[in-house]
Amino acid sequence: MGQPQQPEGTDDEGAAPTPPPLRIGMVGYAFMGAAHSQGWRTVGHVFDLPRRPVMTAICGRDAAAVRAAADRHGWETAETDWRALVARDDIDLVDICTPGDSHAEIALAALAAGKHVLCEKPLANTVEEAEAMSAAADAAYARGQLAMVGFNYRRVPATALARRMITEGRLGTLRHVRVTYLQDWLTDPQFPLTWRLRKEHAGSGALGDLGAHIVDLAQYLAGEPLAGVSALTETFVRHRPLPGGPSSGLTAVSADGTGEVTVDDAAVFTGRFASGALASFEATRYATGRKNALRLELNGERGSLAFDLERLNELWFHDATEPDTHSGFRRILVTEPDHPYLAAWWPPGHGLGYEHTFAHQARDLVHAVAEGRRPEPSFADGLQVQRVLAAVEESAEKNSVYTPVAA
Ligand code: SOE
Repeated sequence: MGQPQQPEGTDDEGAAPTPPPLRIGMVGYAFMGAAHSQGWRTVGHVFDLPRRPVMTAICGRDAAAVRAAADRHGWETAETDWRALVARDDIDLVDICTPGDSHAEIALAALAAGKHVLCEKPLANTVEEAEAMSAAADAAYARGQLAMVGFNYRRVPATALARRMITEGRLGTLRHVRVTYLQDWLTDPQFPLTWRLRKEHAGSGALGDLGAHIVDLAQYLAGEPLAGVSALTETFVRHRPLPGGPSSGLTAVSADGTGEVTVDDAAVFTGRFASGALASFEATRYATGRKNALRLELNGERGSLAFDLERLNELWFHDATEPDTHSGFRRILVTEPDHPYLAAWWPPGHGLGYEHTFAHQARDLVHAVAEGRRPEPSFADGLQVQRVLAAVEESAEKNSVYTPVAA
């Protein structure tokens, strides 16, 4: 006789039931792989979850490097072929953290294999790929599978609070959405030609990398899609040293020879919402001194909100319904238990950071899976962002002519 059988989902006598596992397989182990790993590793220790994330397997092409990444980040096993990972029957959800040129192929295969999918942004390198992914996600949803895009900045408590305040009407009719995403890691002309600077791998440059984030955030906060854009893009340094040895997108050493940069270094564009609100955007890797400055300001009839990712525990609010004598922007320290995500973390005033957005992303996806609810941002949302990026590129090619975003 063996041991008495434990009913599924329960622990020893008297203990709370253990939620069923959600077995994760991740593809990619560079910066985003590390960030998503941090999210999966942490989420179950902080939030009460209806499913228990298990870090089952991580995948990368270099056997020694992926084994080291598995050990460092806490994955149980390592694979060197993403097709083998997708085929495993002990994986429920595939998390894609690779460069954009493999998102579509892996996501389509994972959905076809019956997995849920989380895909890093931008969803794809082209509108056509994103359309195929969105259609596959719709078909998979009918079979009970979910697909989400990793626009993690929706999960900063301050931006989530901004969304809540906007839906509560604190800004009234929206007039302006002003968003910039400024970095400076590319200012050195000797920085090598990594995959992020090559169109065939990255799709576009600052536009797809940083612009995708701010387009998503602007539309999420405004609660509507952009109707059209007018854009300028520029590649300031057109040739760079080839990378030598191991390189990731943001770090590399040079080898002999140079190659052509085939993506934009910066994109500046304006946009119009159907409601009549105007938007402006700037995405650049050349803003000396700005490391990760995603800044936004929204002005509405009844008030304004402002946020800076480099001070991500703060949200600034101006209530224009107050008398001018004592109104003005005031700082909300977004660390209260009633603020989004924060009841599970630290006492008021003990702030969060960049990495927490990935735990929040994992939390929201686990809930969506357990409830069979379509997660946001969906692949359809990712496709819509891709259409905005395409309209920006088209407008820039035509000397900034106003270009409608395809519906
Ligand atoms: C590099 O520009 C990068 O890592 C982006 O790819 C991320 O999406 C952003 O969150 C931080 O900067």
